[in-house]
Amino acid sequence: MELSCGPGVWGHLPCASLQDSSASGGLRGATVVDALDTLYIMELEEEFQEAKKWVEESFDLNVNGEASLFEVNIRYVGGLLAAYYLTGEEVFRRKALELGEKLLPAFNTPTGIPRGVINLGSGMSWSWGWASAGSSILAEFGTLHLEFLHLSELSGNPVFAEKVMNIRRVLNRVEKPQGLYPNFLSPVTGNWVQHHVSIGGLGDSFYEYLIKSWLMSDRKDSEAKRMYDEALEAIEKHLVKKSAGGLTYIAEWRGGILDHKMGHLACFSGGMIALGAEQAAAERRQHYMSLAAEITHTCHESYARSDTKLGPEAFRFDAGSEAMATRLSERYYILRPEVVESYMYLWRLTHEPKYRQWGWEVVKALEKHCRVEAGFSGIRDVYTTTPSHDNMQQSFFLAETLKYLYLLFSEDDVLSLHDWVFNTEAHPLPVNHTDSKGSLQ
Ligand code: DMJ
Repeated sequence: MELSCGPGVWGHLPCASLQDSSASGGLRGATVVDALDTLYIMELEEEFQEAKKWVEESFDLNVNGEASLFEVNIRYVGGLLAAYYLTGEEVFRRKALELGEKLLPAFNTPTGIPRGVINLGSGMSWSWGWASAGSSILAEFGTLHLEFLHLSELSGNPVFAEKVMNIRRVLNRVEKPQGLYPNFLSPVTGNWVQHHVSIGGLGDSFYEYLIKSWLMSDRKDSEAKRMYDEALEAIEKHLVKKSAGGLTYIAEWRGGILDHKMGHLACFSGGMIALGAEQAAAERRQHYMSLAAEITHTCHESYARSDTKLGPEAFRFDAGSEAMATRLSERYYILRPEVVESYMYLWRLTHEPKYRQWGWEVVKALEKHCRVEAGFSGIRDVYTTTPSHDNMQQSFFLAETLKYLYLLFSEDDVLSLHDWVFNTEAHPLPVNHTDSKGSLQ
């Protein structure tokens, strides 16, 4: 895969994808595990049985190598948990727990903030070489909560929940500049290492997991709700801007200086803010729904302004440009889900037909520009219709992009937002509707 190296190039991983197994610690079958629940939900029975058989017979967890704690958690653990909850098949529960155990040594740091990389065989862990001064990444250690609570619930072992509750404690203790959460934190001192804030890569799913922790706990985890409310207020105050052409966007913040750029990754925030709006005080609800709709509109513009009708990796609002990539290195599209994810939430919460229309535009564009003989491929430049495929189908295409598109055109009771929360890889986890004390909070 020809991508330049550096943080946030895709997801949170530099220079690698799970397909080439350089971040999966030697775990194979990312696409199979990531796609299990999509196959099941779409009633592709034969394909689902084939995938299940592969998990039973060939999915080997005794591997050695450099694994991303975050990616293994959201794709593999999340995928297995969702497959278990949807089907009740024991094999998925067993594998999820076994894999979860293997992630625990990453938390052996002075603060309990896990390091980003772990060897699944030896349990040794370390920080990403590119991360500032041995730091851990907000979006990585902040995107474990949902899965880890379910691991404790299913195993009866509180250790998983304790690990993520400790992360909360550290985050609540440390001072937040202007109420914002920077992207890099030292697992040794528990202090921020740099004051770079982003709702896109490196920060994104931390915020998502706060509001979803509240929802998954059946609205009992009021600490998560408070953290989400305060974070969103600070983001709105310092990062949300309107362009000269009237487009609302969320800028990035580098020690107080704004970078007027929005990554494709940041486009999940329309959906998140809409989901959170439902939970807001009555007088704020409409305000947050409008903000969510405006951001989603901006992300749609980033698609509509390209020749392929697919959006670039990042788009800018400077030098006379609006919602378009201005750098060659930001023109690619790797089948990411965030824009259709927001369409799905906005559709479910408003039923405004435009969200289905916009989703259908994406379906057509994917068919036209990304379909290849063996599946779908990313493209190198969304501003040209001369195809230049990157020869890669990321596992999140089946896990997220196609699942969100499917849900956009399904009835609301297919994985109802009342009963399920989606982890950041779109794996549905059940809301804890029981009254049992202390569980899943
Ligand atoms: C996915 O793996 C997850 O949605 C993650 O939170 C961010 N990036 C990718 C898809 O773009």
